[in-house]
Formats: sequence, C-alpha cells, structure tokens
Amino acid sequence: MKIVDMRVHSIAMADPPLRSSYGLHAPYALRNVIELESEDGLVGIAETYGGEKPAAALREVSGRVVGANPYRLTGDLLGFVEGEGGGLDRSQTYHVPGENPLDTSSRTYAAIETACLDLIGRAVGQPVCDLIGGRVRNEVPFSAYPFYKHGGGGGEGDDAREDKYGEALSPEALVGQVKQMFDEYGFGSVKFKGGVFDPEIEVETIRQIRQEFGPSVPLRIDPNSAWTVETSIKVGRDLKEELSGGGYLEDPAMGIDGMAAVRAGLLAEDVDTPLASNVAVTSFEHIPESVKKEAVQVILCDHHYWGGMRQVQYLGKICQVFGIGLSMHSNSHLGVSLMAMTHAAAATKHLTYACDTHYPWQSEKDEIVAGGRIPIVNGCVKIPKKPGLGVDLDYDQIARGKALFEKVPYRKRDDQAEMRMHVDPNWERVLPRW
Ligand code: GKR
Ligand code: MG
Repeated sequence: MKIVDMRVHSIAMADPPLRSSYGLHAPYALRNVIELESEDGLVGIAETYGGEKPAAALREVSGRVVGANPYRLTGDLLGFVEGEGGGLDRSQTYHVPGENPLDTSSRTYAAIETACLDLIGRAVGQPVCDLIGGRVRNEVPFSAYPFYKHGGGGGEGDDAREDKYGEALSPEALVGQVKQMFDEYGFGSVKFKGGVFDPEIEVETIRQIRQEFGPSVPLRIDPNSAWTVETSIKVGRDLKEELSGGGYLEDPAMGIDGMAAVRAGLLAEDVDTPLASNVAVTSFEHIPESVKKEAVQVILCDHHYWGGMRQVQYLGKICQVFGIGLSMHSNSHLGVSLMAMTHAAAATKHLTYACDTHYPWQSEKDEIVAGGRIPIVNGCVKIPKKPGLGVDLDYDQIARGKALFEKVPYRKRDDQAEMRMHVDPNWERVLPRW
C-alpha cells in the first residue's frame, strides 16, 4: 500500500471559559485533523494539537509521508520519536500542551502513526486496538473532569454555544457541575482541575465532592504545579482521606525535584497518596530520574505527545515493571481524538485508572465525526465494531471548523492572554503561586 496524499485541516471549535493555573480557555480551541489517502482511495484520519505551529510541523514532513508505505512508516520515521526533542527539558511546566517545541517531533509522528493505523485498519477490516496487539478491554472508562469556570459555553456573539454547566467559581457550584456530568455520562470517578483559587478553597471543593459522592468515587486534584512543596504537603495531608481509595494528587509542585520533595514530605507524615504527573514526566527520558527520586507514582500517558499509541503501550510496560500506575491525560479535543485515546487505552494492559477527557466540554455543533458525538455511557467509551478508529469525518463540519479557524484571531493556545483580556489585565502565570 502507498500513501498518495496527505491533507492537514486546521480547525477551531467552541470552548467554554475554563480556568487552570495556565489562565483561561479562549472562546475557541484549535485542532488539526489529518487525512492520509492511499493509492486505492482509502483514507486514514487523526486529530492532534491545533494552531499554526503543529500544522506547519505536519506539512513539513508531508514529503516523507506521501509515497511511503503505511505499514512501514513507523520504522521509516522512528527518528520522530527517538531523534530530536529528547532530554529532560521536555517538561511541560511552562508550556500549554501542544506548544512545547521540544515534543514537536513526537506529536507530529503520533498524528501520522494514528492516521496510518486507521488506514491499515480500514484496509484489513480490523479495529486499531486489535492491530496494535489486541484489546484487553472492549470499553474504556473515563472520569468526570470538572473545572472552575466563568459563565459561557464557548464561542462568541451569534456563534455562542449553550452554557450547559453555568458559572462555577465556588465549591458548591463545582459539586453541581460534577453531578450534572455524572447524570449525563455516568462517570464513576472525578479529576478536578485546581490551581485557580487559594488551596483552602480547593481543599473545601474536594471535601464537598467527597461528601456528595462518598468514598466509592475516586477523586484526583490537579493544580498544574501551582503550589510550593510546603503547600503541596499541607494539601496532601488535609486531603489524605478524600484522595484515598483510588485517587491521586496530580502535579502539585514543579518538576521532578519538586514532586520528589512532596512525596518524601508526605511519606514522612504517613500520607501515602500517589503523586501523578503529565507535567514533570512527559517523556521516556524523564523516567529514570523520576524512578530514582521516587517522584511520580502515576504517569499520565497521552498518545498525542508520547509519540503515538504504541509508545503508550511501551510506557505501560515500563510503568508495570517499576510498579508505577498509568492514567491518561487529555486536552480539549473532539471525537477523532477520543476514539484514538480509547483504542490506545483498550490495547494497553497496564492502564490502572480511568482516563481523563475534556469531551463533555465540547459542543455537538463542533463535532467533526460523521453521525455526531461519540456516546459515553456508564462513564465508558466502547470500541465500535468497525475497522480502523471506527469513525469517519463529516466533511461539512470540517469545512465549518476550517471557516471558524480563519475567523478566530489566534493561532495558538494562550490562556494568559485570555485571562488578561477577560478577567484581570495584570494577570501573570506565576509558578508556584501558593
Ligand atoms: O485544559 O486547562 C486545561 C488543562 O489544564 C490541560 O491543559 C492540561 O494539560 O488537562 C491537562 C492536565 O491534566 O494537566
Ligand atoms: Mg494534569
């Protein structure tokens, strides 16, 4: 089989005003969608980080992709994963996902690999999860992902989306948001995005969520490195009970050293809550140091920047060997990414937590998958009985997303700029803040 065309579609989708230590989400988030067409007219698809730079990186390699055999592509382009961009500087501490120049190559490769696997799956009539070694689960559990948010459902003016969840800037409103997500999607666990308010308020938010849902619902809190080591230890101590029973404390402090100090401090106080990360540990190169310093007990994988689905499987094996848990990171995305995440998770044995997804935050109006949004039932996404990723593109919706991309003023995610524009003109991302 030979690839004869590679198309990159830069699209925009509405996104609600969610808060994190990065700042504020803009009214539109950006994504890139790629199509690889084979000589016999089959098309494989993938979705990845949005905006100008990721699109340029994809276009730059199209000459190597067109003419290649998708079955051999991985071998031919392995340098994308193991070449440039290695080293410890790949930490995401100061980068919003998709804007870290040091993981460009693995992000680019991941998108191409996903589209190749979709293409091969369509050619041989097999789902992607079965091509990469076979599924270990038919459906993949995801967790609710509540955020503090301002009023608004994303989009602007005539193009504004319904604000399904309303403003949520207090512990009580957050509990309401989680309830709504549980009712609609049947989630069984909660990953709460903190790093926005004084830690006392965020501790209270977790306590109220715990009170509402009880100890059978695992809870996680992720302030994206907004806390000092001391604050992280205090929060870990205060939430010892609430984060027990399958929860974790995600990226409380900065970097491997910060995480290691938090872990040591917590253990000294007899708090065994695992520390999870998608900020301090973001590549294979980080693992030896993290293991040596006992910094991170749960790694959040993400095929979009770990270099594709098969790298996620390798990561699973490494985690298993070192007794590290494996969860999955997410960033604002549509249905093609959700399906790729689901296939990767379905074929990764050592996945020890429900995965993250931003999917509930996106509107059906922006979905690019033919037939509309992917169902999440009982908190799970099923592997469809279809070849490849199991979803096709809706080309009218792609055209709509492209037109929106042309209209929006930004070409990359910049949560600090949004904070300054809508919340506080002097806001700066300060790490650690508390
Ligand atoms: O969407 O604001 C957000 C999140 O903070 C996202 O950018 C993070 O990458 O979800 C992510 C995380 O777990 O750190
Ligand atoms: Mg995180």
